[in-house]
Amino acid sequence: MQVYLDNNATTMTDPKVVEVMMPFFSELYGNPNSLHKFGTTSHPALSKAIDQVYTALNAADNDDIVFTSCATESNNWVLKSVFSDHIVNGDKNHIITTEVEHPSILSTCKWLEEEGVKVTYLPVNEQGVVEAHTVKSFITEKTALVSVMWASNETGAIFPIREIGDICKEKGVLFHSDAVQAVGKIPVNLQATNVDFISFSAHKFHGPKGVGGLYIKDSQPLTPLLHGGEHMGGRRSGTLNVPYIVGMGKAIELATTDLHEKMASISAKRDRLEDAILSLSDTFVVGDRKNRTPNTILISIRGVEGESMLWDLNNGSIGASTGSACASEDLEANTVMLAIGADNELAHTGIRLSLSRFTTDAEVDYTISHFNNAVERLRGISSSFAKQQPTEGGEVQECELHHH
Ligand code: C6P
Repeated sequence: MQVYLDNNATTMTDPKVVEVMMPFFSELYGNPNSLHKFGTTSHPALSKAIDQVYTALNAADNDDIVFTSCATESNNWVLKSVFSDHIVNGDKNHIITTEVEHPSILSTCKWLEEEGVKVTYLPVNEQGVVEAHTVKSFITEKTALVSVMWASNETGAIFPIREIGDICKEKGVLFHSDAVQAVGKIPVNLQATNVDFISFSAHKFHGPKGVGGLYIKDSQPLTPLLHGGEHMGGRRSGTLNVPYIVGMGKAIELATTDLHEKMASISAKRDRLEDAILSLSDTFVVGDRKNRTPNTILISIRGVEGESMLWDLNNGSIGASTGSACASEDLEANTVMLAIGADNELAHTGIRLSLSRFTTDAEVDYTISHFNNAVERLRGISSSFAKQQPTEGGEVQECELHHH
């Protein structure tokens, strides 16, 4: 059996999505900007994809949704354009974000700091979320933008986006949310939320890699990241990637249809897996499961290095990760676990398991039994774990996640 539990890194493209994409490679390959029928035949499919995305996110007709190559592009676009529109060409100098954003936000913020921008990186609480009142307390009249993720890729923790949006609106500050891990997993209702921009990426909800989007409330001005041939109303130039956009439309429709049923089914499997792992001694899960995306577990197993566990799981054909895929090669401690107050040793033991609607009960059973064996084996050879075991008459060392 092969079990893929790294759906926060990327997902399998749903075969139904591949099916709707296929004609746009070698049959309907015209450039949609061309005036001949080779170009214009793709227009109905493009319009349908746009409708599918608007419907899934409950965006309003006067909002703009621009297709990009991925969420990394969308995140860069918002930050760099707010910098040019409101900091270089305005009177603001401050951006607020969090310590636990994806590197596409954090690295861009580091670059903006070199350009003279003041950036505040807000800490998270022991549940792994930034509280709305914390955001409020850091907003000044110099704040141009607040950028807070909708849900964490590492822990699945859901951030109080509606409250933060209300605060930003009241204070007259632009609000962006990286919604990559929320779209297709939990309800994202843009007409019910005061958010100016959200970023998303199709391959996180069973669409193809290499296509994403940026939502822009009320079609407000934002300097383009890519200047060129005036595609997408001049917002984002470059020939439209028709098959991928069509695929993203289908994928978001499939992911968000009967979303609550899908959430219940995925979280039932996730909870079963989580309960089984938590029944092992000295294991911890980050964040309250009621406030997490239904598919995600960040688990910490005292005495078991994340990388060793990953290796063992991989030998059993189970694909998991130690955290975000782009940070998993550096063998550093999990930065989100450090941010929530885990000690350095515990922060090296994080394992992220992320399920999808394609995960089966049989796969969960297989993972549980493999997981138990792996923990037993690895603890057997772990010197740090052995040191913490009760000696005769002794107590097991207390190990909890502490908030710093
Ligand atoms: N996170 C993970 O393993 P792209 O690669 O541009 O489609 O998406 C980037 C991105 C942006 N924001 C969040 C919250 C994300 O989770 C990701 C992708 C993967 O967690 C790969 S590093």
